[in-house]
Amino acid sequence: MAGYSELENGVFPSVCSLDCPDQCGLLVHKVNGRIVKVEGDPGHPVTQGKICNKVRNMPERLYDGKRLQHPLKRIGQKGSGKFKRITWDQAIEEITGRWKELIAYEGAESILPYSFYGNMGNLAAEGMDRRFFNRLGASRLERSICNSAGAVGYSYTMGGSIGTDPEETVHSKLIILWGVNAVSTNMHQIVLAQKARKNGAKIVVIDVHRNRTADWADWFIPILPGTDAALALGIMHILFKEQLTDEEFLKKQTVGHEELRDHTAKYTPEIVSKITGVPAEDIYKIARMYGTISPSFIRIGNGPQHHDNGGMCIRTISCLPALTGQWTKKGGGALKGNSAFLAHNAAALQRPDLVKKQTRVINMNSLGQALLDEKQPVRSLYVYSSNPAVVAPEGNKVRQGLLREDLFTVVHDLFLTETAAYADIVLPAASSFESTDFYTSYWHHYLQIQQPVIKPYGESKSNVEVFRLLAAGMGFTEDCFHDSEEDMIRQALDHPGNPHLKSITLEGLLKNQYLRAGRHSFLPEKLPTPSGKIELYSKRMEKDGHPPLPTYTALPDEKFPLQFIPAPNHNFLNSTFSNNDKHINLEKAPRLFMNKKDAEERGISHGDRVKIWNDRGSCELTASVGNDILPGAVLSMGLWADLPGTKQLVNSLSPDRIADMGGGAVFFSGKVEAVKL
Ligand SMILES: Nc1nc2c(c(=O)[nH]1)N[C@H]1C(S)=C(S)[C@@H](COP(=O)(O)OP(=O)(O)OC[C@H]3O[C@@H](n4cnc5c(=O)[nH]c(N)nc54)[C@H](O)[C@@H]3O)O[C@H]1N2
Ligand SMILES: Nc1nc2c(c(=O)[nH]1)N[C@H]1C(S)=C(S)[C@@H](COP(=O)(O)OP(=O)(O)OC[C@H]3O[C@@H](n4cnc5c(=O)[nH]c(N)nc54)[C@H](O)[C@@H]3O)O[C@H]1N2
Ligand code: SF4
Ligand SMILES: [Mo]
Repeated sequence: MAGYSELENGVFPSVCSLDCPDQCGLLVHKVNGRIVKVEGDPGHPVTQGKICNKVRNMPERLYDGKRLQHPLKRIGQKGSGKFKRITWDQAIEEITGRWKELIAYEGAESILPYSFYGNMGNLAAEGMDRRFFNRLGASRLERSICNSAGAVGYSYTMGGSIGTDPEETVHSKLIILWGVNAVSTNMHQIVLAQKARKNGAKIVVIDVHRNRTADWADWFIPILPGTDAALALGIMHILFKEQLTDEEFLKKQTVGHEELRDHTAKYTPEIVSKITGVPAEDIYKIARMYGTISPSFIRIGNGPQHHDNGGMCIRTISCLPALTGQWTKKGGGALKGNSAFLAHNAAALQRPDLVKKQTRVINMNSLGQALLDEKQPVRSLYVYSSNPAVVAPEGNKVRQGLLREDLFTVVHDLFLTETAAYADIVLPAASSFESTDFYTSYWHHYLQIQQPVIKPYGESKSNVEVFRLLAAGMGFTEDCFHDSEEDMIRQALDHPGNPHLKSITLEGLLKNQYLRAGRHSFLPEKLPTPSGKIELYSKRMEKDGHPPLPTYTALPDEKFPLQFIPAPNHNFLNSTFSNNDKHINLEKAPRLFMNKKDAEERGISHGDRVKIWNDRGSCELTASVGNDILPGAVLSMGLWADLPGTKQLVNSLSPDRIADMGGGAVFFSGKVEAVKL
């Protein structure tokens, strides 16, 4: 499929490839073979022509002088970032030669792939790469850095990543944005909520930080980090006590409402107020609003689940809509993620059958530990579509691991990222506009297609192409390594397991650009839980070693005084764009939000340079003092590039403990002390 790349000029439909729920439809303008403008596609049913500023500035990134054009080989010290240009043949031979040696002497398990969703294309993120590493017999990576604790927690209640259709939320009369900074991270949910607001809906934000979303809302409820489960239980307590529950729905559609009613008796507003920092009268107010306004919709964000108790937190919040029977109302319910509606044939795409022996699994949140483990060492690391030197917790451990002389590291990226600076071989990646792929949103219900708009930049190659070359270099003869992108898309879309995909084909996507996965009605006859109902009491949780009822557990205490939340920011996407001047200028500088009280106690004024530290590391930021956060917590925004001369690696402070569920990350559960510099 030549795509549009053969044409010199025109406006071509595309899709945003970034790890963002909105997955916008785009129109890409091309003049003389170069992308000159990226705008929203007004025809896209959900995103309707609006896109964020980050991606409007995408041409700057595509043609940034720093973009990689050729494969590179390290010539300087590890981590010095000194490289020389080599050819693709040399690069593939170096990599496969080294891997053949490792396999002969230490076994393929000494090789570890590390990737995430820098490009959400299903072929780029979980296609030929998975086939390759399955066949190789490499160690397996548990990709749990993002939403896995919350996804597992939500599934205990609802059975899978299924929630309210966001398009229906225009009908909601109460919208609770719970730990989601949607103005920055899910802008079209805001557009929909604004429409609902015009029809009289109230918008409530529950967050640890008065962020852009809290500023925009009708009511902001500030809460102490990691205490949301207690707030949800306090709301349930009042709903039961004041008979604001939908008894008929509870009887018909749920399991365990009697047990839950008894269980929530102890979560009185007074007790919950002490735990959460939310005044008791506000707990009454939000519970009564939730109990009387319908339809009500809760958009559950990623923030509350990046904690040690994150899985249980989301499990608990996700019980709320059942109490008031919201799942039967158009625009009612909750949404954590909707990926199950668009599930494709992952087995056909990834070929787990190529695994000959079940190899060890390494949790990506423990990358630093894995690289420093001497008993079962990782000898080679292959990083693609991710920047672990910046985004992984315990950043100093990760960097110490990457510095190991005996670790053979390959990084495939568009830029010489902080991680790539530690590599032995660097490979240039083609952008999503230079590749063929299909995209499935984890928020709305549309599949989209990307055909190449421009030719690959310099000698860059897509993930699929590189893994084809690596497979050939390793001498793999299976047919699946010769599959074209079109073959792979057809295989993935052929998925009898998901009735919503029934009518969706490659041809349909090529013709229409976006297609909706079959309409669904909530509640389905039978939910994918063991009982087929909403499980307020879950035997499955009991079996898995969790309390069967929603429960609040305090975060583990670290000896430092301030809870530290290193959150994402508006103009970067994780660490993507943190190396692009335009985006950096918009963000100005990394800031530390702190309460006046905590600042005064430490002699810190607004605008001061401060250092925060703990046993894991330290970081320097500019203080933003005020009432944007409760006393006892501090918050930074953005995964900033850790440039020479700066000390702004926020993840040097975040713990690499594993959350209660799903192997999740606990970025927001660390503690620090702060001092004026
Ligand atoms: N502009 C922009 N957009 C993005 C991203 C980005 O980096 N920048 N990242 C993308 C990715 S990968 C993801 S996963 C999503 C994430 O986007 P969101 O779902 O919005 O999640 P976060 O931004 O991580 O955190 C949301 C909020 O949770 C708050 N928070 C932290 N701890 C707690 C807590 O214990 N309780 C409560 N109630 N709130 C808490 C933080 O203050 C923050 O405002 O956004 C995607 N979109
Ligand atoms: N402190 C803190 N840390 C966090 C978070 C937080 O909220 N706070 N959020 C966490 C979350 S939710 C997530 S999802 C992770 C995200 O972490 P990452 O997945 O590492 O995300 P990015 O930093 O955006 O890095 C993606 C990289 O992929 C590259 N890339 C893009 N397209 C392609 C391609 O087609 N091929 C190849 N080979 N490379 C490509 C980009 O250039 C970029 O360098 O970060 C986590 N880390
Ligand atoms: S980053 Fe998100 S909001 Fe921005 S264009 Fe991409 S999908 Fe849309
Ligand atoms: Mo994420």
